[in-house]
Amino acid sequence: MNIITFGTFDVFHVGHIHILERAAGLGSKLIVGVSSDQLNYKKKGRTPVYCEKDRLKIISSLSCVDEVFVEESLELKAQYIKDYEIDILVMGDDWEGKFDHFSEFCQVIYFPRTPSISTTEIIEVVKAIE
Ligand code: C2G
Repeated sequence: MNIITFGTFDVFHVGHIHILERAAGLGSKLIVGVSSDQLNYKKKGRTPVYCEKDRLKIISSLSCVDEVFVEESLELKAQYIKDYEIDILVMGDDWEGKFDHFSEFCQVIYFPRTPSISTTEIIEVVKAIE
């Protein structure tokens, strides 16, 4: 079974590892689409703290991840799902319902987000340190 998930994974934290490990547990191969810096700017209106190259390096170093690629556009998901012969698409439940239309190509599963941690909060905490 091939599993795919997508994300920016900026300022890598335990919430990211939880979803990646849970996704990997569903099949034999986990493929991760890491948002390009440009796509992240479009989605969130800011440049990631860690650049695309470093975010890819971090994700590809994880033992639960088999393959990574740069997600260049949100509109290409159907193509990635077909190209990588994906059986299951996994996302956190902040995306609940948003990817249901891909169920014509593969199973779509949303896992609950890890509570009380996010890249945005970490940035705020670090900024507040004097
Ligand atoms: N996540 C989580 N728990 C957290 C924080 C994040 O489970 N506390 C999950 C998110 O739900 C997502 C993944 O970790 O499935 C990556 O999170 P982000 O880097 O914030 O991903 P995002 O920028 O939302 O990109 O095409 C979809 C996008 O590329 C998703």
